[in-house]
Amino acid sequence: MISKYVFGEPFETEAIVVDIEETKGTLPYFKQEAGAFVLDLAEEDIVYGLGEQVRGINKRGWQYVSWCYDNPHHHEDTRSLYGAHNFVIVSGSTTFGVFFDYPGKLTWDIGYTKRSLMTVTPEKMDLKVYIITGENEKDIVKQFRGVIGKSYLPPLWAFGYGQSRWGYKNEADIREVAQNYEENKIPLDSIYMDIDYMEDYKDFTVNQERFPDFKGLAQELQGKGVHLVPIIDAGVKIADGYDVYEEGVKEGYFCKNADGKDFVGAVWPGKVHFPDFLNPEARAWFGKKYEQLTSQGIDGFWNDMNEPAIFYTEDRLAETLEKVSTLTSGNMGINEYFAFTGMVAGLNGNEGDYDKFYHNVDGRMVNHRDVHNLYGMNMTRSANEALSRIVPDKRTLFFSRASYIGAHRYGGIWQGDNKSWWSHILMSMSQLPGLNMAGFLYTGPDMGGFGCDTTEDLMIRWLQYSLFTPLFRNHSCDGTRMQELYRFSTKAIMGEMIKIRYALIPYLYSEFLKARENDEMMFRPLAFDYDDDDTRQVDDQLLLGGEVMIAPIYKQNAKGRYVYLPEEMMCVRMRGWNDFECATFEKGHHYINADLHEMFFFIRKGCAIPLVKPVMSTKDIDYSTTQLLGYEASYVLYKDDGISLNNDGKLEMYVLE
Ligand code: MIG
Repeated sequence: MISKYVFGEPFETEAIVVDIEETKGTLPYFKQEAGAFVLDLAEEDIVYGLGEQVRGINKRGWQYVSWCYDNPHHHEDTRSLYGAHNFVIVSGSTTFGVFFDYPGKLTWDIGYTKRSLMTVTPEKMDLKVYIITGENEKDIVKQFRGVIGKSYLPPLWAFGYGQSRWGYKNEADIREVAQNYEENKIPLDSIYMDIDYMEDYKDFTVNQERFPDFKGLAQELQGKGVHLVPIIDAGVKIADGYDVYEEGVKEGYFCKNADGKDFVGAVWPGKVHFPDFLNPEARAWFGKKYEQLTSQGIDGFWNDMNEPAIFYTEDRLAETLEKVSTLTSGNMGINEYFAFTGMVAGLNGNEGDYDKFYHNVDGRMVNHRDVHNLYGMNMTRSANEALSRIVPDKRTLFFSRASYIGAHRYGGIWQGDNKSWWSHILMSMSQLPGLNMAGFLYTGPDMGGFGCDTTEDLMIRWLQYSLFTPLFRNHSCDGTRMQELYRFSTKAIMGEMIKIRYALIPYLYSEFLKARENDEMMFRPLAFDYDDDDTRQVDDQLLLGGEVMIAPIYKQNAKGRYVYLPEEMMCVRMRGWNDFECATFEKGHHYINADLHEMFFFIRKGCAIPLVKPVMSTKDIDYSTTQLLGYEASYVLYKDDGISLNNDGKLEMYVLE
């Protein structure tokens, strides 16, 4: 059962796509106190959800802030990441779900100030709150997903391996990557192009000197089963003669200052205007621009900087420079020194900048601050809606950095700028259930880590975890150690891990389709399926689909790990897709050994999964090579053609025995 409660005058976020009648009366479970919603937590209560956030699967014990934010240095004490996913399930003494549909800043104190309280505070009391009750956690999720709309369906090739790096500068760099993967016989389905492909960081342009035959390159690579996926940034460069800038100004499609002038921020292109993605006309206009690249053979995009990230604004820079001049004019004391460095660092991502601009919503000027968390979602929406019209016969890959619930209908998300840290393998994994609860099925981390220098062993262990996530992309930051797999002395081990991924793609894709079709989670905490006290403690293992449990190694130099089995399961330990052994283990705690070149996962009692012969690109997957792995059992395989935009009525189901 879903009940909707309305407070004040909420902004229509379009997160919920089904009409739900308002329930009058007081909100159940919570007390309303001084602009906040307060819930008593019993000692045994677990709080699941919040999507892309730091810390464990159980969110209890920290204060989180829903405020889409570009933070490339996030760690345990971070409060805001790129997405805002305001759906949680409180599970324990009573079990229910709650979605705070509020697009501004929302603070979640979950047992932080006081262990026994959860306090949720919207900046303004203009919101809708949905309470979802059901048989259990899975049922609550299914009901919630039923009202937020079906998850985005990516093309099958987006389940293949992708190589990315901030720093590929020209056709030769891209060809070199493709060639090295080919020579090393490591499968590859996509190469990502970061901001360097553009001309002066102008969206939808391609630098002609460095990419003299962009269309030819895209075609050549597609012939080998490799898709080029360019990045698009939210900010539009202010530059005379640039169509996107000139049209946007002329039509009034950019966000405005209070005085009606176009708001100016600075990001990679230098000074930019921000398209007003909350205005449907601006959305349609910007979306059509993607055609400039799809017409050259591009069929996938990643949308970046759409929180939106702002390095500085003209006004704040001027103010800061003035204050700095007073600080630097005399002999700088230590307090002045810290004031000075703080002010300069505070230019980037300054919250005050988001108060300074407005959106045109049906002719009404809406302050950005009040709708901040909707910006990224509507950028990806603009691309998706336009391309569904322009290229109606096939799926385009989209994933975004910023998101709100609802964005899951238009694209996937990647998990943002992580680091090459062991702890960030676990962080990625801990986010998966919360993201799936909120509808984000197509997701994954920057494998190997984005910031900092990766190491061979970290890369291998990261692959062993990531080979289960739908988005399977190795990405890293300019200036860090290069991490294309062929550069490592252990590339043979890494290549085997990629082949295991390709052997599993039919299974992963099938479970993805089921999760999408049935509004279910692909990745679940163990306690969503099993009900004992030990299970409720497990926060570094996940159930995958109906048959698998993953328990990756995420610690340096570990040659194994403890795993809890909530019932008997079969452990599959693999060195290669065709080099493995299986052993069953009883319910309970076990230490499972795995040297660096070995990965393992579990098949649930009485289940089997399909495994195919790996190929170099998903276009060559041959379902006729399918074998079943696991218990003596059948498996229901879902598939479709992997490319038609709409697979309604085209879903095929086979019973494999
Ligand atoms: O300010 O385009 O998260 O994946 O490589 C950094 C450069 C901008 C942030 C993205 C990252 C990308 C980088 N971008």
